[in-house]
Amino acid sequence: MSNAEIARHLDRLADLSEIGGDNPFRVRAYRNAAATLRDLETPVEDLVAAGADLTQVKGIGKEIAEKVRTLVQTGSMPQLVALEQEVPPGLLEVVKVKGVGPKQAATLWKALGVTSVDELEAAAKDGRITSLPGFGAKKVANILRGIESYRRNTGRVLLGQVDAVLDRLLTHLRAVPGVRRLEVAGSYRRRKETVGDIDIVAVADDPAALSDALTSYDEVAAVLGKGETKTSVELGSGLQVDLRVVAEESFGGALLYFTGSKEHNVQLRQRALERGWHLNDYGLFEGGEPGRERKGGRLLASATEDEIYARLGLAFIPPELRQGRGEVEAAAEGALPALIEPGDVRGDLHMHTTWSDGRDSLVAMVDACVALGYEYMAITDHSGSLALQGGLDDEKLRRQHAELAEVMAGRDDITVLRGMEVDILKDGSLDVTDEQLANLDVVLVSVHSFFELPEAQQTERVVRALLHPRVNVYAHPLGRQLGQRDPIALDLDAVFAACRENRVAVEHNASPRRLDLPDVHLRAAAQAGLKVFIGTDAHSVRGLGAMGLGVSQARRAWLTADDVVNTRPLAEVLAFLAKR
Ligand code: DGT
Ligand code: CA
Ligand code: CA
Ligand code: ZN
Repeated sequence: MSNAEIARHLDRLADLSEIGGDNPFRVRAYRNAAATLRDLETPVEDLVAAGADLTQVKGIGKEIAEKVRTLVQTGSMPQLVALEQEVPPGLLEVVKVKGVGPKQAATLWKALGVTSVDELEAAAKDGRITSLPGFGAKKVANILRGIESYRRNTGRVLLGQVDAVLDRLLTHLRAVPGVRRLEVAGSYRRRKETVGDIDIVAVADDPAALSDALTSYDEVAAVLGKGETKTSVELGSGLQVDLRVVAEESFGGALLYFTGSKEHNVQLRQRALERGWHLNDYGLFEGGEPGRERKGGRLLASATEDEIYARLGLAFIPPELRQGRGEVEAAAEGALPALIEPGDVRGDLHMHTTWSDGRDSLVAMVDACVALGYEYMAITDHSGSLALQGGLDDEKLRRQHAELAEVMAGRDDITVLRGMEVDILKDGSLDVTDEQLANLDVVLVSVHSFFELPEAQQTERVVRALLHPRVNVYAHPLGRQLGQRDPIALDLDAVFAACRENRVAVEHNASPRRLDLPDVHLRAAAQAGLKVFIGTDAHSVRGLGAMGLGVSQARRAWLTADDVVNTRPLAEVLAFLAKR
């Protein structure tokens, strides 16, 4: 059982306990333990097998250590099984609806028998909910909107979360004897911000053995189908995996087809048709009837994607660009951009430490950035008004800078810029003192409150902040959290104009929950001539690993290394940050 799987059990325990009305401290302890174990490098399985004392892991007490040990040894957690009898698991979906917290879900369940999102909707629509204390008409309208958004997002998993579970599965499958090729296609390969399911294309000498390896994988919750060429399973996390085994000579055709997107495929097929050919998941053919029939006509290309693109008169199109947004035309004209690569990044200028709401110390973050090979970095803890996040007042910032000086004394393995993520207040003024500004090398600004302002007011607020003479970067511009919080209403043209006028870069926030600016807007920002910073917004050492995810979104936005400031050497970054 992987650490991610153990963490999922603890999170489920936390969620069900919370709805069941358990002590909030215990609920929080479960959640913290889940986060810790998810981050832990060493497999907990190994620790348990070695008889190690799990309470040595920070944040794991005796009670949780015992639960985890039982889970690893027996495959289940008795307390969780008992809770699942007591609290209907459908309520775990109900609390995913925006506007419904665990306490309210419990009320709805006990008073009205609501145990699913469908029942919640029915109760909201027929007026039963408004009979409950604390559920007014406004609240109900809110819940109905929440249900709509829940349905839009449901069934999709964050790309960053998939990364965490997929590597282990791929390693398992590639180890099967006789597997010649095994690649992930679909939205995952295109690095779409959320994925509906995982599509794997493989070539294997013994397809049955590969299929068995998938269905017997320890994290499989259900086998959805098992045939000669296609096997589908559902993992414990709810993620569906489709495996297709194809002949070696048609691997390129299959990989191209199942990578998509549908829009991209349609354009390629159109191009084939214009030449009197046809393209399907077996490859590119001349003659025969166009359509789904197999191997009609003479084979032109099929073993590799390169070959197929070349035969169509196209440069190879990187999967991130396969969205049907002009990439086929650009490939025909030899005008594809030289996309930014992960290795281009020289530093990360957005991260938090234990000085505000981060989980790792300043020195741990510095060491981790050195280990990543960065030339420079910035520590950007929150400003004062975010008391919840432990924002920095003048005194705290001074102490942080003193600690930084101490940490860096006698070492020159990285340059650490003194930064801050400054909160934009409701009226667009900045939550920062002159003393703080005087002592900062880089100033990020961002919205953390009043997400619901109407567009005109929200835009005015943000633009005012961006025109402040000391601002360098507008961080997580739309404030969205995938599946959790909608983007703020903002006139991006006006925001981009303000950025340009005051030499402010926009951030692409690489945190797996945010990926903000979204790719389409990021592309527009670069086209508007803005500079981009990719920042991880890491709240732990592990969070720094999100840089690759951010780069993949930048690639989806057609960005080159030149568009991104933190691919430049330090001197150029400093020149950009030094305002007039
Ligand atoms: P997802 O899973 O919803 O995140 O998105 P995809 O793009 O992975 O879609 P999926 O899993 O339904 O199918 C994988 C690829 O297979 C898709 O990107 C293109 C190709 N494909 C599947 N069905 C069709 C189809 O009906 N027409 C065309 N042209 N391509 C298809
Ligand atoms: Ca898919
Ligand atoms: Ca699929
Ligand atoms: Zn923030």
